[in-house]
Amino acid sequence: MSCDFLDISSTEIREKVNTTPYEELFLTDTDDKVTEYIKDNHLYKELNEAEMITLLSKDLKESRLMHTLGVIDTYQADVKKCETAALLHDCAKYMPLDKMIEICERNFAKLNELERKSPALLHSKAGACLAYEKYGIKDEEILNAIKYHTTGKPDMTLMEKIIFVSDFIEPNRTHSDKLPMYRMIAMADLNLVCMNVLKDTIDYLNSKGEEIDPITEETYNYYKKLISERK
Ligand code: DGI
Ligand code: FE
Ligand code: FE
Repeated sequence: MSCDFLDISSTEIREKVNTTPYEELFLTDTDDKVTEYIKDNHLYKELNEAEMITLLSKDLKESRLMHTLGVIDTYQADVKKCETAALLHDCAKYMPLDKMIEICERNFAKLNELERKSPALLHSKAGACLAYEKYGIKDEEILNAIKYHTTGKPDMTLMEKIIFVSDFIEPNRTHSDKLPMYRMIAMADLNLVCMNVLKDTIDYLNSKGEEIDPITEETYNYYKKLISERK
């Protein structure tokens, strides 16, 4: 098969993809139509992580590969998993309360009395169930980040904290004058921002005469203790 507007066969394009030098592909003033076509159509295929590790295991000594994997682990939070959790965290936000209760019960999620009457609270637990059932998420850490994004929970993983805090401080939020400060501190001290987010939430709920869920209280006490003990 040949390309309509390029006088070149697919075999030749494939050959070109494999032989185009790195710098040449990114030259802006190239008049090579084939290189332009390859670039515009993303014909150069990126390997996935497993494929890269397979190749690296042949290019590196074992100790160097362990070091490389250690560098990945140092981030602790898997960026792709964080993105999935962030994308789905509010997926059940607009479910009617009876449907939230139904999906939770179908998935054996235990509910307390407050959750049974508060959609604002229950959408996170229902969201984890919906992410599992409808969006096919089977990763427990992603599901937990969704499940606890409203109340937090004591001793959150980095990813759970990232989702919990981001929900409060993301750039579209305008609900508090403290947000610019939290956004700055979050980069350096996520635990401190967790404690403050929980304090603000509890103050807000108290001002509205709303009941505090025991886990909200427990989480606040956990992070308050953590912060006070390290001083
Ligand atoms: O869903 P979002 O608006 O993005 O944010 P969110 O998931 O943090 O939900 C915020 C709502 O959750 C807000 O209306 C307060 C409510 N909430 C959080 N903790 C508690 C709570 N409501 C009650 N009654 N008790 C809690 O402990
Ligand atoms: Fe939410
Ligand atoms: Fe949210």
